[in-house]
Amino acid sequence: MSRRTALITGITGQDGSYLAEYLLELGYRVVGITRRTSSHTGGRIEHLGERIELIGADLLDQTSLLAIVDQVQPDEIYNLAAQSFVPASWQQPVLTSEVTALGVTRLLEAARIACPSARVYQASSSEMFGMATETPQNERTPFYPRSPYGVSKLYGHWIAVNYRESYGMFVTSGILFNHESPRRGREFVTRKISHRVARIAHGLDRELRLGNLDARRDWGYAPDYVRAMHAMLQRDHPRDYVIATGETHSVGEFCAHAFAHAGLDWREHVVVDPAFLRPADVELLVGDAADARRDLGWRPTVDFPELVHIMVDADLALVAEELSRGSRLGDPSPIPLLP
Ligand code: NAP
Ligand code: F7E
Repeated sequence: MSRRTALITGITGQDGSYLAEYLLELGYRVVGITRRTSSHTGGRIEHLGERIELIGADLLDQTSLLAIVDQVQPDEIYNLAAQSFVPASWQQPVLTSEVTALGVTRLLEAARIACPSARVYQASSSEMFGMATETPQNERTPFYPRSPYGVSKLYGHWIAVNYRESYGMFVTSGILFNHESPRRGREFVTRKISHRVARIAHGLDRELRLGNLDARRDWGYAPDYVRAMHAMLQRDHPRDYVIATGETHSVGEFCAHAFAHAGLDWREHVVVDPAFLRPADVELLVGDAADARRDLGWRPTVDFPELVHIMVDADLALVAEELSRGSRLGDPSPIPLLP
């Protein structure tokens, strides 16, 4: 069988970088879409070097997407690109809809016109459940998004269903619950905590300012979740799957574990700051991935305490390394770095 080709949007993001690694291990030719920026955004994929190919395009630009799909003729397309930070979706609701919602249609149109046989994965989100009407949430749970991000993801989800049903294309969505790693952007709560714990442990900071400590999430480990994306595209028939651990923990619990792992008491450092509260929050998410377990044989390999430890250990090492280089110490900005 000839080498299969995967096209990944969002390859410079957390999931894109792990998915690229995983597909390379499986023997794929991996082509990634990167958008034009004035500074380097490839920190998470630098180590992959020339093993992957990068081509410039943007989910906002139909012509570039069409040209790439036509040129690459991928067997599989993974649409991971998005404006993915929920708070930013209130600040930039129109941009969020353009990228996270309409961007899906642009990519599906490119596939429909230039390579209709390609199998397409759409990155749907547990944020579509929002103010969930039942617990735990599965593929049959009604959606009730609570942010412009959640609404945009719901549009992307339904347009994917519609391309599948209207054109008979192999389009599938993974409804993924939160998944984290040392490559998570520093603005997301888990990484914000693990990175600040590391800075406090090294004596660089004293305080961690957070918003809603009672919000509960089903947190898994990102490398586990990219395996599920690939598995969904190997099925005989396309359908959507929930991917989750089935456990839920509060932001406060994440803090308690993370600080304790570094020998610290979180109550001495965490300050609740209303600036980090959202206009509307999602209070409780927990997924039921029974269908994925049954059909895909998918299971998470990392549990909650282990996830927290992996992230804190990686950030302790990162800050120690920065200290030894004497660089960037005054800069806790969310620049992604490889663990
Ligand atoms: P991420 O780290 O924020 O990465 C987002 C990626 O999208 C980056 O590569 C970014 O490129 C790219 N991007 C943004 N705007 C773009 C545009 N206009 N054109 C082309 N590329 C653009 O997100 P992630 O955590 O890896 O998540 C991957 C996908 O899964 C996203 O769609 C997210 O919404 C969804 N999701 C994530 C989770 C989770 O817990 N992580 C759960 C459910 C669903 P730059 O590097 O240039 O910014
Ligand atoms: O917030 C609370 C906050 O920003 C989690 C994205 O990948 O997962 C992610 O969305 C919870 C929320 O992730 C702070 O109010 C408290 O209840 O880490 P987060 P998210 O909003 O769940 C879903 C599945 C996606 O699809 C998204 O793309 O933590 N929280 N204090 C805080 N959150 C942040 N960011 N910062 C705080 O200071």
